[in-house]
Amino acid sequence: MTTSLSDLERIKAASRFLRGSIAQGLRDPVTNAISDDDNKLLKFHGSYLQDDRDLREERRRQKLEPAYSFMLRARLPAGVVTPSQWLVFDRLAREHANGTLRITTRQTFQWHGIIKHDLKLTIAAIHDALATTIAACGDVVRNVVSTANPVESAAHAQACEWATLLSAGLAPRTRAYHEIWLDGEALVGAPKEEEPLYGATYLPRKFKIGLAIPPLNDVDVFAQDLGLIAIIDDGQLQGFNIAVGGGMGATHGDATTYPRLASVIGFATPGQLFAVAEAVVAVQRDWGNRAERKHARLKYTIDHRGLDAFRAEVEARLGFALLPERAYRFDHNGDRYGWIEGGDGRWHLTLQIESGRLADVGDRRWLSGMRELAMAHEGDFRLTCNQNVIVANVPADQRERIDAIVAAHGLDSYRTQSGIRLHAVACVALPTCGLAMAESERYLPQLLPKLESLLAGHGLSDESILLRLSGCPNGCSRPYLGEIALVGRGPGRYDLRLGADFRGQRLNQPYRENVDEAAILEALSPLFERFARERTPGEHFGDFLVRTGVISHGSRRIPAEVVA
Ligand code: SRM
Ligand code: SF4
Repeated sequence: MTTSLSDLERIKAASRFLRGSIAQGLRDPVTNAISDDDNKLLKFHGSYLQDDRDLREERRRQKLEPAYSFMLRARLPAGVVTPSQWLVFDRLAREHANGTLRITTRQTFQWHGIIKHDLKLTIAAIHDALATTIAACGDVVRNVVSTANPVESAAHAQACEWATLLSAGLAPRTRAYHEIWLDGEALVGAPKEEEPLYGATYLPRKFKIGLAIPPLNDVDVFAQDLGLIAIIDDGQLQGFNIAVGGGMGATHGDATTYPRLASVIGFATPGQLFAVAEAVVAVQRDWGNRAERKHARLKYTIDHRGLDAFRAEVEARLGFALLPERAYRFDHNGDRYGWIEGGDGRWHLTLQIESGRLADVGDRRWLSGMRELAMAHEGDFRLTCNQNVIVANVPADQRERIDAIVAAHGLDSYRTQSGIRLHAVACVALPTCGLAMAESERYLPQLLPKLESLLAGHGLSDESILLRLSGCPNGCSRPYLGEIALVGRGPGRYDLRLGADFRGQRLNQPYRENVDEAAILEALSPLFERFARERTPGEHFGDFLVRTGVISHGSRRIPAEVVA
């Protein structure tokens, strides 16, 4: 086993709390890029240097530097966006990015294609809109996600507020962000510069927290490093089941990496929650693997040390034991489209945004439509982990007005779409993602009609089936939780995985490896036919495949090895 620290640990340690030479790199007019070391630190500020992969070959031939630009990600706890923030974000997309806003699978926005010159003013504008990009990426606690739908009750609202509290309480304390992006006063060397939770080298790897309120598992709570399952009894928030060690990322051909579902280790009251979250993060900070980044996520720490040892260490640091896990039941992990009435008489409208991409293309005027909604709407917006948006808190007498704007911009497609389309999630992949091996977001619109035609042939058009596409095994669309999933291997080639459940509680299994579209459709067609014929009432596709033995079994972790 490697014992020397990974290169990133050196970069973090030398960075003076995430400063590096980012500020100087931004001013360097010779290149549109920044140095590799600074790029690694820039992630902690919410941005990545990327290049347009469609243009890579051509520019190399012309001996030009790659077409560099920056991706920027906001930190929007629980995915809440006010109309005035929306208008700022929309303007930034049109004036400084590639004309699109991208809702991510962690209920926030990304902007793509920002040139170096514009990065600082874009971040400053986001800050002026009372939002931030700090810790949207990097080895820290990321944007804390939460059940998006605000409808049910005061206890639901209270549970969701925890996402915001945890996000703020676990954010880095460095002043580097203010200095670099907001022209804040330089504090380097001042005695008060410290990171009480993280220390100078932050966490071994990214750390994700998600909060779900049963029966809705729209955040995929078991895919989180720390999953919180809210328990509400008699309208009162009792507390949270604590689940640890979820994660999706894997590497093709490396059995020591694998997706894993989080394991529930107990229950905490609301009053205990913050301390529990802090203790879990602190144990991972101290126990996580800082030599091999591939094995640095909490899921590997837990499998390496053992779940009991991990829980014991968390409890030792807390000075109290977690309470026994409470009963809960999830129904599904998708979104609830259309209008839903909230407990307080306000209404909430969930719209479907394919792959989360808000753009104006042809007749589809989704970016403009959402802008008009933001100008008319008095409530707020909620982004969802399924890359959709909720127009939230609409007074009853405003519904007609909202519906008219929605219809005028083709945002009402949720009314007529097939079940599989309404439950499809695709990661960004090409052309911006440097790690993509195959298309994902751009492939979804080509694949869907073919799947829809197969399903229609068996009378399954309305069947809700979770479809997840990822351009590589890192799993940004949480593909290992898809009833049907494609995971990119190379151009036009994917692993076809089947058999997750509809509630985000069972991982799928490989069914065909490294196959093209024809082979994917050929594999699925007879399964759809059998499903239509042999399913039991209300049975979902993934459950059917497991019950009938097409997929041998579901598991919490793939494969069975424990990382040494
Ligand atoms: Fe992701 C890396 C996009 C959610 C696992 N992810 C990336 C990068 C930044 C590529 C890179 O490192 O150069 C991608 C940028 C693409 C682009 O051009 O925009 C990227 N990830 C995304 C988004 C935008 C996908 C989307 O279509 O919505 C999601 C942004 C979430 C956010 O707002 O914070 C996104 N990524 C996820 C998720 C889903 C989740 O968290 O619920 C996962 C799986 C869960 C997990 O973390 O285990 C995920 N992304 C990864 C990994 C694998 C991590 C691992 O443990 O192995 C990488 C690669 C890495 O970190 O080295 C990665
Ligand atoms: Fe990129 Fe892979 Fe994530 Fe898709 S799954 S956005 S291809 S890193």
